Order: sequence, then structure tokens, then C-alpha cells
Amino acid sequence: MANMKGGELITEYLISNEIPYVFGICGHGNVGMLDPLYEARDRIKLISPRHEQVAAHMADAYFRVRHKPVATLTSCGPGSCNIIMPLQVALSDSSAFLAITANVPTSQFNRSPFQEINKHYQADFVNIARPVVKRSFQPTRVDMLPLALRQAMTTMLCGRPGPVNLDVPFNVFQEGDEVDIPPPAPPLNAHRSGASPEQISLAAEMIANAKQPVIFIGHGVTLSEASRELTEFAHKLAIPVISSPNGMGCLDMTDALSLGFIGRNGAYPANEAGRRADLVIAIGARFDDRSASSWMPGYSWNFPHSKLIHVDVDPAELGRNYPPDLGILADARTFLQQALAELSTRKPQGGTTAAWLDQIAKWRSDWEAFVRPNFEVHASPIRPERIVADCQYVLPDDAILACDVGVNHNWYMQFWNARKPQTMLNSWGFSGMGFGAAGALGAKLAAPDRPVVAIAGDGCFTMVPHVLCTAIEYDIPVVWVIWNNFGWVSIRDIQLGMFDGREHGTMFFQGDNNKPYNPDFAAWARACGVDALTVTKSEDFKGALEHAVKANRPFLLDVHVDADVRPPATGAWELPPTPYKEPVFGNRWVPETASAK
Ligand SMILES: Cc1ncc(C[n+]2csc(CCOP(=O)(O)OP(=O)(O)O)c2C)c(N)n1
Ligand SMILES: [Mg+2]
Repeated sequence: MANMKGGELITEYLISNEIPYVFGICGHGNVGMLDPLYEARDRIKLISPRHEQVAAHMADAYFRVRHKPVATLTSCGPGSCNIIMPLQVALSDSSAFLAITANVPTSQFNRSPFQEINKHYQADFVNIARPVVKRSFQPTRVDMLPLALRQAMTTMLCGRPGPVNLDVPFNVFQEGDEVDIPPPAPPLNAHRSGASPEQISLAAEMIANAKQPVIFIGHGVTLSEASRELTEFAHKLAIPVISSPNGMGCLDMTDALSLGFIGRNGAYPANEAGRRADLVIAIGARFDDRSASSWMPGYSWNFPHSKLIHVDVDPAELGRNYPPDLGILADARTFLQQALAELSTRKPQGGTTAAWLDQIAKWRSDWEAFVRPNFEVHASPIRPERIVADCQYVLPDDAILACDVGVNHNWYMQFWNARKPQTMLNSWGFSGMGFGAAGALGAKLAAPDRPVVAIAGDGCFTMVPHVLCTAIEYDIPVVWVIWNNFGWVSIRDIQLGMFDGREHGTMFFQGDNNKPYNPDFAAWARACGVDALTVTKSEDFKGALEHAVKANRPFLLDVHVDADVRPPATGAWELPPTPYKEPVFGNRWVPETASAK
């Protein structure tokens, strides 16, 4: 036992959990935490971006790259309210950080002091945070902190990870008590659940009987660090792999068995294989609407015609959208290890999927013939394909892409080949604008020796332009590629399709004559001390990106992209009651035995 102030105890606990950074913004509510962080500044570093949203996206991205958490620190009231959106971004994608939020002094609860949220309950931030975190803790005395800290950190990392909130009243940072620093929490994946022996042998039987199987992987495979086991499993059985955005790279996407992403913005071979599969082995993937063509049979999947083995650590995901024939509540890596062990006791498989793989190769070459020519086209404004292709050419295999939201992201979903896990960061489930532009900073701190490139639309970037200041203040050399199409073009395209070609509020105009407007992003960057180039011709992009990466300084490339070239839909996406659009490339296929919707 030692007499410690609450703020000191929190700081020491973060350090004992090997948390190297706190990303946060000051306010009167959290000065009692800033002072102990000052005392410990040689062991834990405070990084203060210019908006709490950025702090939280940075923490989220840091975790996605490193699988180790950091903390955020925000003040009472408005400062903490600014992290609600990024908390849900993290929760939707099973990413984790410890959100330390300050609150008003306990002795002032319910008196409506400055910045108290109290309409229905005292110091009520936890109820605002409640739907967007895995758990909130609000210790109101210093002697409650050890348990709250240990439970918060353990909850965050155990099972399916997620952000956790520690809400600390002003006085609890400052007051002292006789307390012990609790033991550090077990790291991610310290506890792994597995399948039962019966489930493993049943799964092996189902796989042995399948002629047209596919594996569908999601973030669960990335989080459980099962890339090696997945690759061995897929190769041993010669089963092709479809990946959700956050599963990308667990199987090298240049591998002959990798089919890419599925759904409206997926690759054609993935949708063809998905809808014609006789067995789908889904591992750590959740069949959200965008990776399941809004669950309409025949576009991406054909359940229950296809049998489904669904493996996930979270019971809420098993059968959420498709009832599995075999549901397995297990960690992805443990399941794959168990399955590999089972296969080694069985007769060698191999060869049984040869006809299926031949069929898939044909779909792949049809798709290549359809899309590849556009990758060679030079134009001004630049065709989207060129940017994806040149990023792929210039960046090394371990470079990290931090993708933002919008039509630019759709292009990367469809055509980016992630070579390694944790190299492609996406705000997939919640699509919070600013995630890529801000998250890149956190990703770079997590992987200082690797290039980190944010792909951000002009719209997304203008939501968090102050990331430029943070990069300079803390010398974080990321590259921002601004996908500049002068508008919220993904939403414009939805409007144009739904409302007879009309658009309202989705393009950036100056004045009544609809003159396209955007700031001069390069000048803006330079004003912040960031190097920058404007790229309007596709011939110039590759060299500019090479230069920016090599500069190893914060760098912005303002890239003018053609707003009227759209990614080819290969599946569907439905927003009821609006009728969905048929794919541009590929046809819906429903087996004769199944009833079509
Ligand atoms: C915080 C937030 N606000 C609004 C949206 C809705 N939204 C999704 S994409 C998008 C437009 C993105 O524009 P931009 O970054 O320029 O990308 P583009 O589609 O033009 O490539 C909007 C407004 C969102 N996902 N997140
Ligand atoms: Mg745009």
C-alpha cells in the first residue's frame, strides 16, 4: 500500500500495462491527471491533437496496427462529448482504447456546476457513452480506482475487444488514499476460447463433403493474429478466401486463393464464388449488409442453400444474419489450429476443389479483362484506378494505409491488395469521417519505421484539417493523399441515382453559379509547416508519392480525381424502400432449389 493521488495511480497503472501514449486534450476537469502525466513524462508521453475526435481515432488506429492499447484523456462535458463518434467507430470494428474522461467534483454532483451533464442523473457522461463502449466505469473515490482500472483494462482486451470508458470525477484525480497498484491486465488474446472436439470433427466432415467451399474472413482473424494458420488451412485444403475489409491481408491478397472483398463494391470473383458456394466457412466475420449485398439472396450469398460454418468469439454474431448449420463460439486462431490438427489425422485431402478453382480462375480472368484496361489510362482529372495502382506500385508490402470514408474507399475495397495483416485500416462498421486522416497519426506512432499513408477524400480531410498541426508539433511523418473530387461524391452518386439526376448539398460550390470550390490544400498544408504538392495529371502521381514517402516528413498530396468515374458494382446494396440497382458486372444467381426473394 502506498499513499497516492488518484491521478498518480491511474498514471502508474497505465505505465504498468506498457501503455506508451495518452492522446488527449486538456480542460479544467482533467488538470489533475495532466500533472501526474507531467511527472511521468519520461515513461508515458502525452500527445495533444487539436480535437478530441482526432485523439480517439489515433488511439483506435494505434490499436489496429499494434494490438496493444493506448489511452485517451478528455475533460468534462464538451471535450468528452467530442469522442462519442470515434468510440462507436472503434466499437463497430472491435478496436480498443481506454477513454479516460473527466467529470465534475463528486461534492458538486447534481448542483449543475460548470459542464455537468445532469438533466436526468448526476455527472451523467457514462449514460452518453453507454451505447458506444463495451463498458463504462465511474469510480467516485480513490479507493475504488484499483478495481475499476483492472476491470476496465481487462474488459477492453478480453474476448472481442472494444473501447472502455473510465469516467473520473475531478476530485478523484487529486485526492489521495492508501492504495495498491493492481496487477496489469492480460494482453489481447491471453484468453482464447476453442471449439468442442465434436464440433471440430463435424466441421471436418462438412469440409470433406464440400465441392465448392469458400472461407470468409473478417476482423476476428486479424485480431486473433491467425494469418499463418489461415494461410496453412486455405492452402492445405485448396479453399479460396473472401475477405471483409478489416480481414484484408491475413491471406496475402496476391495469393492465388485470395478472391478479395465481396458485396456491391467487392470483386466479381468473390461474389460469384460466394453465391455459388456449397459451403461457407465464416471466421470472425459478421455478414454486415455491405459484405452481404444487403442479405438479398443470389448477389453475394445463397443461404440456406449454401451450408454455413460460422466461427466467432462473440455469441451475438453467431446467427445474427444467417443461422449457421454449425455455429462455433471460438477464437479464430484456436479454431484454425484445432482444425489443422484434425486434418493431420485424416486422409490427405487436396485436389477435391480443383474443378471449383478452375471455374474461379475463369471469373477472375473475366473480371481482369473488364477492369484492367482502365488501370492503364492516363487522364486529367485522374482516373481513380491509377491512384490505387500507383499506391500499390510505390508502397512496400508492410506500408500501412489508413483509409477514410467515401467513394475513394470503395475503390480501395475493390482493388487494393493488402499483403500483410494490420496494414489496411478501415472504419468499416460505422464509417466515421476523419478516421483515416486522423488515424494515420496513431498508426505511424504504432509503426514508426513503416510508411503510413492516409487516403482521405476532400470532404473527410476538411473535417479534421488540424491533423497537419499535430503532425508538425510531434514530428509524425505521415503522408496524406487527398482524393480531391470537389464534393461528398459518394453521397452525390446516391442522390443522382435516386432522384432523377438531381443533387443538393453534396458538391462544394462557391456562389450561385455552382463554381467548384475547395481550399488550396497544398497551400493550407504549407501554412501548417507540412510539405505538399498538387497533382492534377495522372503521369505525375507516382513520382509525387515516391517523393512524399521518401521525404520522411509530414507530407500532403492534393490529388485531383475524376468525380464521374464510378467503381463497378459487382453485388448489390439496398436501402429500403429504394429499389436496389442490379450489378454493373455479373449477374445474380439463385439455385433452382432455392426460392428467390
Ligand atoms: C462524420 C460523418 N458525417 C457524414 C457521413 C456521411 N458520409 C459518408 S461518405 C460522405 C462523403 C465523403 O466525402 P469525401 O471525403 O470527399 O469522399 P468522396 O466520397 O468524395 O470520395 C459523407 C458525407 C459520415 N459517414 N460520417
Ligand atoms: Mg470528395
